[in-house]
Formats: sequence, structure tokens, C-alpha cells
Amino acid sequence: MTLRKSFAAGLVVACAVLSACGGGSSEDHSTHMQHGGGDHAGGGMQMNMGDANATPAKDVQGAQLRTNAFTLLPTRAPGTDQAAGTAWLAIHPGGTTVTLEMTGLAPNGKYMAHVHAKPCAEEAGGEHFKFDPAGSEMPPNEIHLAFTADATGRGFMTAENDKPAEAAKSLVVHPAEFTDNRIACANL
Ligand SMILES: [Cu+2]
Repeated sequence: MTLRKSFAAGLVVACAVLSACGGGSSEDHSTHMQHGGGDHAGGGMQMNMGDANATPAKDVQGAQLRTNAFTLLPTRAPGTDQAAGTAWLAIHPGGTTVTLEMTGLAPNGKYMAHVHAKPCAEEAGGEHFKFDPAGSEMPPNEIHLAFTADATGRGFMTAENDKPAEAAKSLVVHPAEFTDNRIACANL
């Protein structure tokens, strides 16, 4: 699985460069989850991982809206067979809004979704979508949605970016602790 190897290697590089991964080879972006907006420490390096209270993509006015159901990926972690839901991507004059709504997740489980650069049928979404292909693996150069399922296993999150992600192809959901594992994918 060269894809997964290179993906994991990319994460290690990102961790080394950014010193932001807190140990191990898996990403941990849980520190900025569900703050409800306006809580970006420092303000210099805005690390937007989503805002559950932002206007959902399907409600953005004047947008070009793409939407699809999630399909389970064969790489999914054990215990995720019930995961299901919908992804929306809205391109609008203010940039891009991405929303996901899922059910069947682990109660109170932590997840990470990224916008990816290939359709679900190609390499399970391929690499992350980047606005600048030579740029950072973190937002705002990528679109990430960090979220925690509620006690019933429902997850909901919206991420905003001020650029139009025209070339985005899919949204892939991972366990937050193992972001090289791919649970589900929705074409966008
Ligand atoms: Cu991803």
C-alpha cells in the first residue's frame, strides 16, 4: 500500500516541520475542536478546524453547492460499519464552506475529516486537497474538520475557507487518533 505509506510519511514530515502533532506519527488536531468560533489563539496562525455553529454549506446564499452521501471504505477501522451521512461543499463569493453530518459513529468518538484531491473511487480520495500544492499541510492551505460525535454517535461540523476550492473532489473521514485510516468518503 504505497499510498498509505506515503500518506503516513507526509504526516511525519508535517509533524516534524510544525511540531504540532504531540508525539507519534498520527495527527492530533483535537485542540481546536468545537470552540464555536472566534477562539483562535494568537490570531497570527489561524488553525481553523471547523466551527459547529457556522452557517452550514447547504444554507449559504448564492453558492454553487455540491453534495453526496458518504460511502464506507474498505480500509475503515473496526467498529465503524454503521457510519453514514452526507457531505456538502459550497463555493461562494466568500470562499468555500464544507459541512458534514454523520450518524453511526462511536458515541463521543473523535474524528478528523479532510477535503481530498481525488474522487473516492481513486485511491480512496488520494492526497489532501491543497490550495497551494507546494504549501502547508495544515489549514488554511487545506480544509480540515475536527469533530466529536455526540452520545448517540451523531457528528456535525462545518469548516470555512476564504478561497474557492474548485478542484476539491471528496471529503474523507478518519479516526482523529489515526488519520492514516480512512473510514468513509463522499464525492464532492
Ligand atoms: Cu483525509
